[in-house]
Parts: sequence; structure tokens; C-alpha cells
Amino acid sequence: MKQILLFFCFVFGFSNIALADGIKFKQLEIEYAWIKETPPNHPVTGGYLKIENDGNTADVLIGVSANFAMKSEIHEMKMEGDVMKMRPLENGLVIPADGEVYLKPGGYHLMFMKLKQQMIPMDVHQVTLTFKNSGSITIPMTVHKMSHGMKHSH
Ligand SMILES: [Cu+2]
Repeated sequence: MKQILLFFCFVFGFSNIALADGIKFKQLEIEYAWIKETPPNHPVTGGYLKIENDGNTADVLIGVSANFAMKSEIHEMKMEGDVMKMRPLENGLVIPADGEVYLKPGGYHLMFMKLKQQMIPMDVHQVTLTFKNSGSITIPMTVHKMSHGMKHSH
């Protein structure tokens, strides 16, 4: 029994540390990376994360790719008249020097299109992010229900 308890402490302790500390990549730090769950045969979903830049030069998120989607883009939400629309950021998403950008529901997001599989809560998928200066990094992103993001919204 004691060993089982220790095992759970290790597993949950480890995942908490991974979430809280984020992933350090050169001058960047990536936190709270998650993908929105989908119903079966749904074609698209969103990916969300926080990117911190601890350096004194700006960087730009210029690309995203994932093998579970035929096409992946970086999107912004914009008001067009009184309609909220999303569109790809052709020049990428600037992460200011000594600043941070939060991709979250209703705002900037990663857009995964032509999904090859359903996004099921707690599944972990690898997603490659490409930055203009820092290069590419592949990170694990866990699938969560939509309500997950609300905890982190302002
Ligand atoms: Cu979108």
C-alpha cells in the first residue's frame, strides 16, 4: 500500500512540476499548452499556450505543425464590423522582449485543420513550434475539455 501511494505521489507530483515550470527553450518559456477536445469526426480544433520571452530581443512564432492535422496555422481573432472572425497571422505572432503572449480561447490560437483523429481528453500530442530566432521545438500538448481554459482566463 505504501508503495502504491508513493507511486501516485511521484506521478502526480511530476506532472504538476512539468506544468508549473513550463518548458524552457533558449530565451523562451512555454507553459499551459493544451488542445481543445473534439467530438468524433470534427474537422478542426484549437491549441492554446502561454509563451514567455525572458530575453531582451523579440522573437516571432512563425510556424506550427502536428502530425494529427493536415494543416496547422497561427490565428488571431478580429472584429469585422460586429462579427468576430479568425484569420491566419501571415507574419507570425510577435513575442515581445521581456514579455509574454497568451494564446487562449477567444484570442490568439493554434488552429489545427483537417484532423486525422478525434481529440480525446488526456491524450498527449506532439506539436512543433517554429520561432524566427530560436528555431523549432516539439512540445507535448494534452487534450482538455473547453472549460479547462477558463481557469486561466483573465
Ligand atoms: Cu482559428
